[in-house]
Amino acid sequence: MIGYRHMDEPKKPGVDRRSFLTGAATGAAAALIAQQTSVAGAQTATTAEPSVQGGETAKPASDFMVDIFKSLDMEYMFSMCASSFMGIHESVLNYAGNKNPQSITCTHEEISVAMANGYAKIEGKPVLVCAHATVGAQHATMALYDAWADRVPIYLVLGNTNDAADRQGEVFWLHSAQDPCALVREFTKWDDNPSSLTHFAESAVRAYKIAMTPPMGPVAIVADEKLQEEHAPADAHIPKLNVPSPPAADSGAIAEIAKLLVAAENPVIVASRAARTPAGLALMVELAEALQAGVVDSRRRLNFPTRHPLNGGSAAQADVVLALEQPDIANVARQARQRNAKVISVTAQHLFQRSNYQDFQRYAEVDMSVAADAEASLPALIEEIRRQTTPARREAFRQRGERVAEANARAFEQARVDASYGWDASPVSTARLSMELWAQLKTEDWSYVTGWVNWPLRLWDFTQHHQYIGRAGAEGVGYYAPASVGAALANKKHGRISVSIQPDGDLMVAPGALWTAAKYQVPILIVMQNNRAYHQEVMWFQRAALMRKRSVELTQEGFGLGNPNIDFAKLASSLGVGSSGPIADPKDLAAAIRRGIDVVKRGEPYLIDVVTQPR
Ligand SMILES: Cc1ncc(C[n+]2csc(CCOP(=O)(O)OP(=O)(O)O)c2C)c(N)n1
Repeated sequence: MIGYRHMDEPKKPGVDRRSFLTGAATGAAAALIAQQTSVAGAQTATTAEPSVQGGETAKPASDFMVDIFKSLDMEYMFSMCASSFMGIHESVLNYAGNKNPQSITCTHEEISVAMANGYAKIEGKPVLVCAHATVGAQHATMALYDAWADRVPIYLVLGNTNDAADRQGEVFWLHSAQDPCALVREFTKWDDNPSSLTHFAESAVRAYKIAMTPPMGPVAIVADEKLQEEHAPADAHIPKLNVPSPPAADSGAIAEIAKLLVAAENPVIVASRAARTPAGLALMVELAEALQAGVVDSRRRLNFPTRHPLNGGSAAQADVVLALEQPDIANVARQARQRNAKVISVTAQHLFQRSNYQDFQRYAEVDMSVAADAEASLPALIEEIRRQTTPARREAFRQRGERVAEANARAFEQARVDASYGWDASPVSTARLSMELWAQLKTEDWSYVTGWVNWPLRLWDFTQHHQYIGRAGAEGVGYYAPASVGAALANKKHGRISVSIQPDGDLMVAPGALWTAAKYQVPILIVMQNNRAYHQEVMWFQRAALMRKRSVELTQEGFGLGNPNIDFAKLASSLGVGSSGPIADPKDLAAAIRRGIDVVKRGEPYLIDVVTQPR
């Protein structure tokens, strides 16, 4: 039988956690330790045949759990270590030889989850995150909420001691919950607390499947500590993963959308998370070109190449708006109403929503609402648009495309002019910082893994999906530093240079991410946007004070990060990351960036502290 041992049942041959804790091993445990020690030493753990004991094997259940994670192609395990998932962690190291998944030490669970977020946005799939059920889950929550709001698949395993009779002392009680996933249930897609190994296997595969089905999102499953220590039966079965094909718009909806778009004089496409994959980006280009319509990219992902002639436009100028995976559809609809435009919304968001957290935003009054994944709907839509386009419409499209391209070229020129203001200013303007970076990055294989400075998106030439991963889904401060390290770790095997423009307030939430970057030689160039303030909130403070006709002078109280100034170069080097700065004179930037890129090309992280204008 696989599952819990009843209190009155004789104990099965297995590993007794208490004996590990006291240093004394039972006979079975001693044999297992001996077996594992030799296996680990030979680095042939996965090929070792465990001995059979009474229909079961000496293979700990956590080895089987790791086999499941392997079947799900988990490349890494991000975690802050904790006894409640020690079985899994030990199996990762000694059974799997610390490969697929490789254990990556994180210094905060918020870092583990935010790193997994950045990783998933580059790789298009989740990575394993393990955490203590109570205290670990509590630390993980904000990063999970960011992922939830951003439709990012996160795979969280929470260690817990389910059986009260097995909690050895106060700390085990403090670190156990009756329902560990309750804390995160409002911002996860699915969770479970399996009570047998068979149950765990099914739930582990099911969790992956649910996380990856659009709308994607975080999932959590409990790995009961005692379950990890059972023995896996010889015939333990790993269910085959099958991720459903994403829901595409039906043929009737496709025909209707195409009809509206083909007939429109000035259709505009608005997209936020439409391109989930590189193929999605290519499809967006096909769609825009088929219609010769402008694309407004709200950029929760890279949905459109930034220098494509059709990149740009406004829903306020349109007569038909096609909104693709746009979270704030109501806002788009409000703009569109200025010219009585028809609004079509295609999003998988309609297929899964929760009540408490309000990320669904205002109710949108649209003319056509299609509950489907945008990317999956694009091939049929493009084909239907082409089918319905007559030669006369094609000529009208061509002329429209020229007008859109001219307007977009003017907007690009304006952005270049805007960027030149304060070019030589000290502290450094964020435009100058962005363009000094671009000057040296443009000949490299690069990926802009974070930052809310807008200049790169206005002026750099983004052509590939991995070159931009959007922002923090729920705008939680503390996301950028770890998410960029996770994305850069994913980029590493592709040989890409990851670069972030890192806000100072954000880095101070989870600076430990730098140590993880150093420890695992994550090639990332971190350029500080060190404005020595929580500037977003400074602006809110100034607005409030001005509206009340009171002083705006108190901005350092509660909003400033100066006095004392934080020395980010020293902070980075103390955590093992090479660094330079603080740089306040823009003339010093180019040389520092060159040095930084050289270090990153050697496969290491590097931080440049740049003292900047507020934004
Ligand atoms: C967890 C969390 N706490 C507080 C806020 C409110 N908040 C929004 S922006 C911001 C300032 C962020 O400062 P920094 O990262 O330095 O960027 P800057 O605004 O200076 O460009 C704060 C505190 C938030 N969004 N998330």
